[in-house]
Amino acid sequence: MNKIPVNRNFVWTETFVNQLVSIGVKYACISPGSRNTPLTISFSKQKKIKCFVHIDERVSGFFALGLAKAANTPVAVVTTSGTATAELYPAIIEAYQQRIPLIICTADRPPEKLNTGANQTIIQRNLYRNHIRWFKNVWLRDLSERKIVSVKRIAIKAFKISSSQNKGPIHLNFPFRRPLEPDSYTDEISKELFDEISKPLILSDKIIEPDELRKKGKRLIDHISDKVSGNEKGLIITGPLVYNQKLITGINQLSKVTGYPILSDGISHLRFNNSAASKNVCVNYDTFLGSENFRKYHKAEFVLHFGRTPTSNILEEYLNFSNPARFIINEYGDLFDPSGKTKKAIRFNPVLFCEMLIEKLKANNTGKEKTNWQKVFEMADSLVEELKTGQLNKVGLKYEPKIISELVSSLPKNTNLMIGNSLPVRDFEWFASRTNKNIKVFFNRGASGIDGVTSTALGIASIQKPVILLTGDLSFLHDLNALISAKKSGTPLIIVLINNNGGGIFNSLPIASNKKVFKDFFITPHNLNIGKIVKSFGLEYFLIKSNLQIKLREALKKKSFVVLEIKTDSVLSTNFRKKIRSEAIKTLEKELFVK
Ligand SMILES: Cc1ncc(C[n+]2csc(CCOP(=O)(O)OP(=O)(O)O)c2C)c(N)n1
Repeated sequence: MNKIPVNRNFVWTETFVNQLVSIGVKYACISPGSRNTPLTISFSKQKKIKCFVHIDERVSGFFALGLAKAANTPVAVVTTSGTATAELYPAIIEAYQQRIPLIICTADRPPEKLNTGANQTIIQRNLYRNHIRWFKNVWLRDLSERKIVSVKRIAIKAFKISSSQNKGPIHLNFPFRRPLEPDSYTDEISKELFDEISKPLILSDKIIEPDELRKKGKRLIDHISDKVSGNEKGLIITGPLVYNQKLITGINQLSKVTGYPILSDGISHLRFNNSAASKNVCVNYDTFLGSENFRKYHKAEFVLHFGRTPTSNILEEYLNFSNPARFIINEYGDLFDPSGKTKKAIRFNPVLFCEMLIEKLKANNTGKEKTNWQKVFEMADSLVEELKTGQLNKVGLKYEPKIISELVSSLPKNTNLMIGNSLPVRDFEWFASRTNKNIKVFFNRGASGIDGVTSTALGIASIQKPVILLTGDLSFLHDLNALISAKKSGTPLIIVLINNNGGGIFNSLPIASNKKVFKDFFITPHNLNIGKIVKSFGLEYFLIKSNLQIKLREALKKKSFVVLEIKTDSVLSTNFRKKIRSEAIKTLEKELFVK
């Protein structure tokens, strides 16, 4: 019988990649190296997979994170062995915390090379053990049909876990023995076995029927609807999450039926959808919940919480103080209550949860006219909004909050917005007003690092258009290597860069008064010329002093990569925030409590 010469590593990687493609993997992010040759070649040959190449693995990891979040489908990430694998760790942590599907494929040296002083050899076995949903060392000990099928099964399991069963990143480690090139043959196999490589297993998936789910949820819904019926003083919190339209609609209807105001996080999408027309959506709670009287006289008794932990610390303080019955609902039962008061989250499909609760409440006839509770929240929100707008109209772009209001009012419909951590996300929470422009907001609030921000935005921009990134200068500098990928790929992305020459957020910390250490160890001014840096990568750059709106429109028309830098005054901005907050609280207390 005729035998076919093969390289064993390729039997393994071709089988694996063929299987991934057959179940729907469409993207791979690959970094250069030698040990990963079999994986790289197998992915790059696939017409149905779009490959992105990044020389820096940290960039690659975050790019894949952005891409996977925007596409909501697993993205494969390929690296060589050694420290290259560790460069992925920050992105893996973020993906773990946010449950973003990544299939991490690290090439490794064979086990006999471990602890021998062999080059580029580290212990990669379950390297990310605290932040990974599944790990598997992928071995092909012999070239039997059984072993080839087991590689296919691993690919299927990787896909299923990462995309749904326990959504998030999974790690497959491939120890490859030399030779690593496809035409350096190591074995001979039969035609039948050879054909197995390109024959994927059919994915058999047990789909849970909605009726089955409904049955499971009935007791829960009965229990909650009983509580809602007896509690006028309820709130709906929409924490950070990329909400789909069904969930947005469900939450809005739930708010109407229950009469509960929606406290919508700046990065929750509910502020920027058609739901925003409803006054039920509050956006200024971070200010009005700062009023002691408001807290005291308007304690929440019942909370339905969707999405992650809210950005607003004041909201958390208010909840601690009110001590309501808090129901945290999400697909995986992840807990988002740093106070530790809620012991367990509800593991249930949030869309179905809304649907079932609405049905039940309507059946119980609890839908009613606006309550006083609702009116107070609406009134407080409008009052702060008016005051805030008045103050913002008086200042220019030197004041960081002004950048938020100009940005939100200049965005075209259907924009994707990535918000960096530190002050951008805080200011966005405080100063982004409601709009119905259908703005989809992305963020890295899983671990809230200032790393990988530009790379994540580039990953989103590789499949969504247009994308605007709002980021601070230290975050931008932290991820400069992303500019290499931006230049190489030509991906259109507009970066609105708030440059306050260091970590402006620290100005609001008590340590700011310790002049001795504050500047050098906290603010860390860099005095770098951002324009020169960006241009040195061959990318476009503009310094913006006013009229952000015009520059933004021009940049959007060009459909290219551009950095719009705005130099701000961190101290002025800090004082401005304080002033707005204290004036708003004073006015609110006068209106609501001194009559
Ligand atoms: C990877 C990482 N390193 C350090 C920190 C701590 N940190 C939080 S905010 C911040 C400063 C960020 O400065 P910048 O991006 O310029 O934003 P600004 O605060 O000025 O708005 C730092 C260093 C972090 N969150 N993540």
